[in-house]
Formats: sequence, structure tokens, C-alpha cells
Amino acid sequence: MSGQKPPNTANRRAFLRGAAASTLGAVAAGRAVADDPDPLITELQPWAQGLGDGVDATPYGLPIRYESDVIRRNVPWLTADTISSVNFTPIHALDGTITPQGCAFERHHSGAIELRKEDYRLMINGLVERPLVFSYADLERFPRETHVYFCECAANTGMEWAGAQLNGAQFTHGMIHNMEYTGVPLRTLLQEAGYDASAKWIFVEGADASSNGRSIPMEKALDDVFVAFKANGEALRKEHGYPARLVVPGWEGNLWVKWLRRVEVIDRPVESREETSKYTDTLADGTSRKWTWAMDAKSVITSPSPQSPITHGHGPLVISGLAWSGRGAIARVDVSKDGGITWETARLARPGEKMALTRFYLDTSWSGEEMLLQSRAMDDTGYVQPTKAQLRAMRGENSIYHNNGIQTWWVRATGEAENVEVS
Ligand SMILES: Nc1nc2c(c(=O)[nH]1)N[C@H]1C(S)=C(S)[C@@H](COP(=O)(O)O)O[C@H]1N2
Ligand SMILES: [Mo]
Repeated sequence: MSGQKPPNTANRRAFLRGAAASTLGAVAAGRAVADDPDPLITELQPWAQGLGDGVDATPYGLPIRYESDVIRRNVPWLTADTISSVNFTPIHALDGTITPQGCAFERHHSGAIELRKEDYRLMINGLVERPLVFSYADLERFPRETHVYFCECAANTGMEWAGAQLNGAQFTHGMIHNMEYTGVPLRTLLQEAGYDASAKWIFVEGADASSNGRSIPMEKALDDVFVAFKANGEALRKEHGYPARLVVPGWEGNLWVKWLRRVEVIDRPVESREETSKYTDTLADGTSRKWTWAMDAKSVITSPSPQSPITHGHGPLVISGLAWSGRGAIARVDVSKDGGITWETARLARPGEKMALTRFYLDTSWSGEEMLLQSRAMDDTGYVQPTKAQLRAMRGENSIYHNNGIQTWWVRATGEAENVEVS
């Protein structure tokens, strides 16, 4: 050594980071170390001067208290009480695609019931050779499958039909969750009971007071519907149907019967009061659209968004969001910063998977200009997510359900964002 001091590692790292950033032509997201000494680096901090919690401090862990605002929220004026109500997934604060059960939206018609595994029974009856009753333990003895699927309430984004209303992606698009389910194909159970091959429908109901009875075409039932008893590796939470719920991939959430207690094989759909009064779209001419089961392709930018403003100043900006389709896999997502005039193709975190959420990113740069942020999803059937104007031209303004129109966030120079509509 010739007496010259080698650059310290922090400086070298900052330099390398600067070099890497400049080759990308972007402003570095970090800052040079020497500019102003940071006590968080130069001073010994309290958390390094004592001991942390031992194991078992929380036998079942919860998020650290600094993340306590990442929670489900409801909109009190939407429903008269919290029993027959809905709350919303904090999608503005999550990343990746899997929704932790603890913050996955809930929708109950008569509250979340508590049902012990030991008291659980699932009956298969109707047009079958052998009506059967399965206990929870019986379900565990059939060959199992594991799949990731989204579950979206048909009312998701429903408040936005008439115009921009709720100020946050959690409230406009949070009636959705995406979990890895483990369970038994319904086909297996129907075969066990010897279902009548000419039967065209099944009727499914839950053990709660509302029972949430729904008719589902046999074709779908035999295809990919399954009875799930695990979500994201662990038991279903009570609010999501413990100990077993129906998973109906790609189709509206109300078919995903929780606390599933009966599957009846039938030849004609049952028109329950629930079914005819709800989950039907009123069209412009006063007629109704029903049995719109598959959820059309849709997307939303989760950050930046009203609850997730830009707080880091100018320079590199990651625009991120979610896209999904109930008819297949997401093939492409475009992002616009000018309200749909020009578009850039976003990067998919992973190739789109059938009927599961897809995460997209647009790695960009921001220098304080106002933006009208939009995302537009395309699925592998060739379907392109419509604008709200296109949707209203097709469906009128009286609908609540199946609003998959393109969402706009107006990002201001301050980095704050607001729910708006562009024409
Ligand atoms: N038994 C039963 N199943 C049910 C419901 C219900 O009230 N009771 N609500 C349905 C509706 S409308 C939706 S959108 C989904 C919501 O599932 P989640 O609460 O797990 O989010 O469950 C469906 N299954
Ligand atoms: Mo729903």
C-alpha cells in the first residue's frame, strides 16, 4: 500500500450504485454517503444495544405494529350493519399476488359463523345413485390439488358506475383476494356419489343462516370447481368459510359458497330469491342481465394511488398494479400516464396464470409532472379491458355488478393522487 486510503465500502457501494443507475439513464434512488452524515448509519442505535424478543413471544405471528394500517376496511354508509356487509382488501399496500388471509376482504350475508371441524358435514344428494355425507376427515382422504385463484365479488367497483366515488384502490377495487387453495375437486365427490350424467346443474349451499344457495352449471362443476380446506398453506379463516368452502375459479364471488354443507345435483337451476334479486345487472332499457358468472379482464394501479401517494420526490418511480381475468390468463398490461392517449407496456412480475392475480410494474421516472394514470389489461382470449365510457355505452348506468372499466388516478405535483374520470 502506498499510504493512500482505500475508499470505504459504503462509498464504493454508493459509487457503484451511481454508476449502475447512470448506465440505465436514470437518477439514482439512493444518495451519496458523504453529503450529510446519517446518524442511522454513524450512531449505535437502541435496537443494536439490547436483546430482541425470544422465540415464542408470539406463537402465531402478527404483522409488526408499524404496519398496523394495512388492514381491511369497510365503508360504513354502504350497508346498514356489519353482519350483511363487506369490507375491502388493502390492495394499495400489498405487493406480489398472494393475499394474506388476515387482510383478505370478507363478504357475509348473515355473518361469519364458527363451525368446528368435528361438526362439519357435506352432503351430496339429488340426482345421484348414492346420496353421501362426508365429514371433514373424509375430505382429507381424497386426492388433493393446490391452485392459486382470485375471488372477486361481482359488486367490486360497483360504486363507481355513475362516476368516480371512493377515494382509494382499497375501496374501488378491494373486493378481491387471491390465495393458494388446497382441496378436493368437486368432480371427485360427485363421481363418488354417482351423479346422473344427464343432470345439467348443481345447487350449492352453506351452513350459515343465509345459506347463500346458488345454482352452478354441471359443466363448470366437473371442470375446475373444488372444495378447499386450506388457503395459503393453513386452515381457512373463519371468515372465509372454515373448515371448507367452494372455489369456483374465475367466476363471481357469490358462487364461492363458504361453510359448504350441501351440493344437490339438479336438472334445472333453482331460482332462489337471493339469486333473482341480487347479482343481476339492470341494463339501460330496463331489462336485466343475469348469470354473468365469469369475471371479465380488469386491472388497477395500486401504487401510486390515493392511499399510496408518491412521497419520495423526483427520480425513479415504480408504478405497480394488479390485473386478472376470469376467462384465462393475463397476456399483457399497458399503462398510460396521460389518461389513455399514449400507452407503455408494463412488465409482468411473472407470466400470467389462469384465473389468478398478475402483478405488473412500470419502472419509470417522475419529475413532478401531473399524471392521469391508467392501466389496461388484456387476457389470452384477446379481450381488452374497456374504458368506462365503452362500458356505459354497452351496459347503461343502472348497473352495480361487473364494472371492469379502466380506472384513472390523477397524480398531482405533490405526489398525492385522487380518483377521477377522464372522458
Ligand atoms: N355461505 C356463504 N357463502 C358465501 C357468502 C355468504 O354470505 N355465505 N357470500 C358470498 C359472496 S357474495 C362473496 S363475494 C364471497 C366472499 O368470500 P370471502 O368472504 O372469503 O371474501 O363469498 C360468497 N360465499
Ligand atoms: Mo359477492
